[in-house]
Amino acid sequence: MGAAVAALMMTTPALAGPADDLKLPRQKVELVAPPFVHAHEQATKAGPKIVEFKMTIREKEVVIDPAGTKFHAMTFDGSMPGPMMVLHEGDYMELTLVNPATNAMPHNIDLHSATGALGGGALTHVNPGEQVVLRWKATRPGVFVYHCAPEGMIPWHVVSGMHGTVMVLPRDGLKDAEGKALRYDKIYYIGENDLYVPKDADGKYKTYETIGESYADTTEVMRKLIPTHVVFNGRVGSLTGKNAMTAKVGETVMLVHSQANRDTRPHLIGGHGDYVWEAGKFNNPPQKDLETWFIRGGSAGAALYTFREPGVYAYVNHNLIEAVELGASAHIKVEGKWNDDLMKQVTPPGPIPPDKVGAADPVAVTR
Ligand SMILES: [Cu+2]
Repeated sequence: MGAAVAALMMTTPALAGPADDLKLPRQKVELVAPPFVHAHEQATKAGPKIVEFKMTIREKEVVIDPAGTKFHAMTFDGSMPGPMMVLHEGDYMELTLVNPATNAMPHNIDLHSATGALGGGALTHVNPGEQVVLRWKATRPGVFVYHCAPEGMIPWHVVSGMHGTVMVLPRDGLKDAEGKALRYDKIYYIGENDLYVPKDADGKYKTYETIGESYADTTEVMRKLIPTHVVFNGRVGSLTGKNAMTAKVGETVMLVHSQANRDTRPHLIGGHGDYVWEAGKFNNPPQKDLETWFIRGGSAGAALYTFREPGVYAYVNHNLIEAVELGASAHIKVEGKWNDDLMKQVTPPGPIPPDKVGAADPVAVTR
């Protein structure tokens, strides 16, 4: 077979250049860090194209909570999660993955949206100082996790921050169960990470000179399956207070949520999921009016919500211990006019009127 391929190459030199085998228009996309998503069309009339992305793997020490706990993160393009990459069904992604010489570890990428070769993991193994270019065709619409998967260290790289999301949109855009077009005014990407930070004998978080030195202790904590932190976008508070996401009353917001290692259950306190692709795959009709949705570890889901009341909404993992104690909380600050019809405080809190105490209490009356 090698000889046959060689003969073919000699007689048809036009096929020899790997970059030229697809005669399609190309588009280069500059990635942005989550919760933001690079500009994109929600539907397109254009034909398939090759969309070029470049991600540089960054190993770096980061702070993951208000107490200043330090953590050796491994990241796609410097952020936890890595950036969302958007294309349309039928497009090709051409991804350049760079592992700078300043890094210590080998890395690769397994794209759940891609078909074959361990999602590309088998073809993208890069040592420090190397880069690789992978092309794959987007044949299934939906939101999909990508993550690092180097042999022998897969879970460690994933829980050190190495996952992100690809969104493959249907060429004619999103639809509800009846085929009616759905659109969003804004999109946010929330990536959730469970982190396992070793502690010393006094219960204080340990720090390490290098990422390699943290490996043995971290693996020991990982194997107990009890995370020390469960965070959105890399650290406790990354999306709360002044870092809150924003929206306006009447705006439809798409919330994409991923978890590469562990189950989670997003909930918007005071709001809903108007349309939710819980498993994240757009060929399935979205569910309606959900209160909480389930994201399986190793997947991404998407929810559309049109805000109807102003205020600060908390967006949480509704394991409330993980949300409140471990960090999995975000805020969405919504501006606009309050609608009394949907909710009104009829009487503000005040003392119980004295003449009614006891008399109005059936338990007290029957006793
Ligand atoms: Cu890696």
